Amino acid sequence: MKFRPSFQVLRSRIRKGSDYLNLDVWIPPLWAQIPRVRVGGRLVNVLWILPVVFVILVLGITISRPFYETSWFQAFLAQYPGIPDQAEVHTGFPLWLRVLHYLNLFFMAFIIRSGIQILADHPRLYWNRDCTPDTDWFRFQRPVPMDRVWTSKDDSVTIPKWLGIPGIRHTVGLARWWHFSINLLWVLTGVAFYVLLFATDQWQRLVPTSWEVFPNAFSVVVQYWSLHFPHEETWTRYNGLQQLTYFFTVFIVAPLQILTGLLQGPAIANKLGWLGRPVNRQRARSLHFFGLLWFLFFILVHVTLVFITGARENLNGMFAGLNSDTSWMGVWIFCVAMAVLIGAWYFATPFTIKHARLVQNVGKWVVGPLKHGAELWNPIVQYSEADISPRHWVNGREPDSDEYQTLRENDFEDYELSVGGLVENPRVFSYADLKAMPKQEQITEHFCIQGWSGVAKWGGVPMRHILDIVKPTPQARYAVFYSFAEGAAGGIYYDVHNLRNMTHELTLLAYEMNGKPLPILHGAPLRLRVENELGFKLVKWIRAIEFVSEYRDLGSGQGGYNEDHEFYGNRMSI
Ligand SMILES: Nc1nc2c(c(=O)[nH]1)N[C@H]1C(S)=C(S)[C@@H](COP(=O)(O)O)O[C@H]1N2
Ligand SMILES: [Mo]
Repeated sequence: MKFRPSFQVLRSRIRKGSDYLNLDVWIPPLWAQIPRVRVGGRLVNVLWILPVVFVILVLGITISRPFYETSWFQAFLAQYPGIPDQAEVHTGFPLWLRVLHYLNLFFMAFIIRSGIQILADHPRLYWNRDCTPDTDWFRFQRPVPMDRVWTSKDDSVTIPKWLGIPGIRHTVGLARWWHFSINLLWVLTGVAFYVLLFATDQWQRLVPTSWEVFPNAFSVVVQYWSLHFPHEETWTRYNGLQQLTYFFTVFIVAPLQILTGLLQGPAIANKLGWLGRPVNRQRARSLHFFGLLWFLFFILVHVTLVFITGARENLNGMFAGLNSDTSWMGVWIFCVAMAVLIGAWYFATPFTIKHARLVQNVGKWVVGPLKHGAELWNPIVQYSEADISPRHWVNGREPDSDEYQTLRENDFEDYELSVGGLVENPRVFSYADLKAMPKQEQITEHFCIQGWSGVAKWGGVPMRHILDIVKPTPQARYAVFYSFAEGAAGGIYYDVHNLRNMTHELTLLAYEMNGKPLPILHGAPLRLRVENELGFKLVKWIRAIEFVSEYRDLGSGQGGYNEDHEFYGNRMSI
C-alpha cells in the first residue's frame, strides 16, 4: 500500500497557532521544586545556604574583632587603610554615567528574569555534555522517571509569574526573545559605558593601577568583618575591595556572560572545534549560571552597602549628580526610577501572555539579523565514537496515524519520501532508493532549545545529493519538511529551512542512529540533521519535502510548527 498525499493535502493539515498564550491548549502546570545541589553524591536543598552563611558571618566576626585589635593589624591598617593610592576622579558621576547605570539595572532585571525562565525549560545543570539523568549537579525538578517515555518538554517546570517571564511552563520561546533582545540593548549600553569610561577620567575608579589594591582589599575585608566601616571617598576613589569587585563584574563577568551565552548556540559551538568541545554547551550553561549567581550576589551586597553607608549621599551621587550632598533630591529621583522598573516588572508577564505573537515578532526584528549571520558558518564534525552520549533525551509526539502504523509494521519497507514543489525534477524516493545513495556518517552534538544536548552518530543521505537530483528552481528559497506526526496541540508538525542550510556539508536525512536503524522515538524512518540549528528544526518522522518561495501561507506563517504554536523563531542558530 502506498501513501502519496499531495502537498495541497499536507498543507491543509497544518493548523494555525493562536496569537496569545492560550492556556487551554498549553502544557498543564508542573511546579518547580526548591533547587537542590549535588554535594558528594547527595542532593542538598539550597536553603541550607542560609544557616551556613549565617554561621560563616558570625564566625568571621568572632575571629576578626580580636584580630583587628592586634598591633600587627593596626600597623597594617596604618599602611593600607583601604583606598589604594591612585588618581582621583574629579568629575563626580556625570549624566551619561547615571543614565547608563540606570539602563543597566533596568535591563539586568529583565535579563535575569528571562534567563531564569529559560533555565526552567530544562531545570537541570550538568558538567558533562551528555545530560544523562542523575548526573545533574543542580536541579529544581524531580528525578527523571525511568518507567515511561519522559520527553524534555515533560521535564519543564512552572515558576512564579513575578519571577520568570512569563512563569508559565515551557515558554522558552518567549523568554528567549526577551533575553536576547534585551541582551542586545544591554551590550550596547555596555559598549557605550566602556567607551565613555576610557574617554574620560571615570575609568580610574574601576580599574586598579597598582598591586596595592590587594592588601587594601584585605584590609577592608577585616574592617567590615570586625564591624568597622572603612574610610570613604565615595565619588573620587573607591576602596580596594570595592574596586576589585566592580572591575571583576564590569570587565570579567559581563564579557564572560556574553561568551558563555553564545557558546550555547549550535551554529557557534558546532563550528569552534577547539573551544566548542572543551567548553561544551553544558559547561557553558553552568558557567553562565555562575555568572547569574555572581550578579545576584553583587546586586545584594552593592544595594545593601549603598543604603547602609549613607543612603542620601549615595543616591544623590548616582541619581541626582550631586556630590557630598545630603538633600532628598537623589532619594526622590531614585523612587521614581524604581517605580518605573516595578511597573515594567509587573506588566511584563501579563503583556507576554496576551501579546505573545507581538513579543515574537518584535524579538525577531531586534535580534533576527544577528541569528541570520551565524547561519553562514558551515558546521564541522568534532566528535568521535567515544563521545557518543549513553542516553539521548527525546522530544516530540510520536505519529499515531494508521498509515504510519502500517508502514511501521513492515519495517518501513514501503516508505516513500516525496520531494517536490519548486524543483525541476520532482521525485518520489523509496526507502531502498535512499539507502542506495552515497551514505554519510557524522558524530555531532544536538542542541535542544530547552537547554539539553547530546552526541550521536547519524547515518543517512546528505541533503545536497537530494538537491542535485531534484534541482530546486531559481524561485525556490525554502525547503518545507512535513512530518507524519502531529504537534502537541494538533495539526501536522512541519518546519521550514532556508536553502543555504540545505547545502551545508552536514545537512543529512538520517535513517541510522549510532550505527543502528533509526529508533521510532528518534524519528524513524527518516529525520533531519541540520547541525547549525536548534533541535526543534530537525523534523523527525519526515514524510515529504516541498521547495517553496515563501512560507507566509503555511500555518500562522512563522515557518514551522513550534514557530506557529510556541513562538520560537524560524532561524535559530543561537
Ligand atoms: N515531528 C517532530 N519532529 C521533532 C519534534 C516534534 O515534536 N515532532 N521535536 C523536535 C525537538 S524540540 C527536538 S529537541 C528534537 C529531538 O530529537 P530526539 O528526540 O531525537 O532527541 O526533535 C525535533 N523534531
Ligand atoms: Mo527541542
